[in-house]
Amino acid sequence: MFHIAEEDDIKKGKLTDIYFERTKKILKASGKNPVVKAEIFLKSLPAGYDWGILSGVEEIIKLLSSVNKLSVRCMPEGTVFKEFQPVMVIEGRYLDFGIYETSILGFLCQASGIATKAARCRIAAGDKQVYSFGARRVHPAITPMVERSAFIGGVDGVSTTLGAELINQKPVGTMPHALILIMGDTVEATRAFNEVIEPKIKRISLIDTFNDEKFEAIRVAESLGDKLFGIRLDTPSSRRGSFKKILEEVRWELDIRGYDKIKLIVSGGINEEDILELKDIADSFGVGTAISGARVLDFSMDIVEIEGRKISKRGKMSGAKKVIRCSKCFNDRVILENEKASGCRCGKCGGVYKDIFVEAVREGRVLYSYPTASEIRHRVIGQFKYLEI
Ligand code: PCP
Repeated sequence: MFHIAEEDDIKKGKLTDIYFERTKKILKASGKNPVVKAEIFLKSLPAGYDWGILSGVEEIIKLLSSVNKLSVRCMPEGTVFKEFQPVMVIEGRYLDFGIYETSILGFLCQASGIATKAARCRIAAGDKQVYSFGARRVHPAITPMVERSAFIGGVDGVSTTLGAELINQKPVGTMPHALILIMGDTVEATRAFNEVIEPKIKRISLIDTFNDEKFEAIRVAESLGDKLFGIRLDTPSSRRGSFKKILEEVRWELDIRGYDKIKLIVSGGINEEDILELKDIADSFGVGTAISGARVLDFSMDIVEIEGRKISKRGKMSGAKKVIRCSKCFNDRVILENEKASGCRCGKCGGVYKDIFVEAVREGRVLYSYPTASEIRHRVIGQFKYLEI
């Protein structure tokens, strides 16, 4: 019915680049199937980014868990990584997992791009809320992955029923322009929302459909009073001018009439820069395309050891590596996986380095703990104090 793959197709390696199938055929015919260590590492971040948030690890481990004798060490999902750092090392016979290179990278690149953008928006918003409203920008088959990654990255809520359910959250949303257009009036639509929708759902009126936001804001506030939780401005770019000025006017008119408790929610083309500009006047942000359509991050997978012999292609350092991170100042080092950690090289903090990789699979046995999305999100937010955008 839809142009999508089944889980089984992924497990059977059918979503791989054809040259990996040909490689498997050639190596089999040549009787070559060495034990290798393959490293997945970040080749580059988008301009202006200093870090990323890892997402997609869980699905890789589930995919590889059915491969016998494989071992995987990696940064757990939700770990901050930096440019040129390895995030995962896979050890096993090449013909057992080489076919999955395309899918492994696919799981990581898109999900980590989304989680990273979500984290940037979350950091920009400070103590204001950020919601992922971008399901409409992606193929519906992957919406759960998109919303899970946005949530892991730090957004406070997602908008689709299944996306929210799979991360054990309640979906968040306000009202679409369609409701207001059909009801014929913003106040009528908001009053109908208040009559029909269960009381625990916040009453947030979308006020940019017909008339000037300032006057619509006053109308809905005067009509619903303290039943109105907030108003959403999704002002089209053709009318936007200074979005901040519009918000300031709306805030002023509501406050001088005693509606200072009504929250201002903004959406429509919002990204972290807009959040930084609007966060002292807006109370929360609905971010769509910027997060769900975030640029994929540029991970690659390369063999770095063959039968214990360190080897790599040009432009890549040989030998399986890991990242050690100072528990005090977040300073990182990339060292060979069998090297020992030592005192932090920053020379100031007196901290010690800790290996940030975990042993996720040991010879086919899964050791990964599969934390919940909420637990991962909590860990991500705990790292924000070291991060800037
Ligand atoms: C969009 C919809 C989403 C917002 C804006 C995401 O408005 O409300 O919540 O926008 P973004 O992708 O640009 O960040 P419309 O497209 O006007 O849709 P609707 O009428 O359903 O609100």
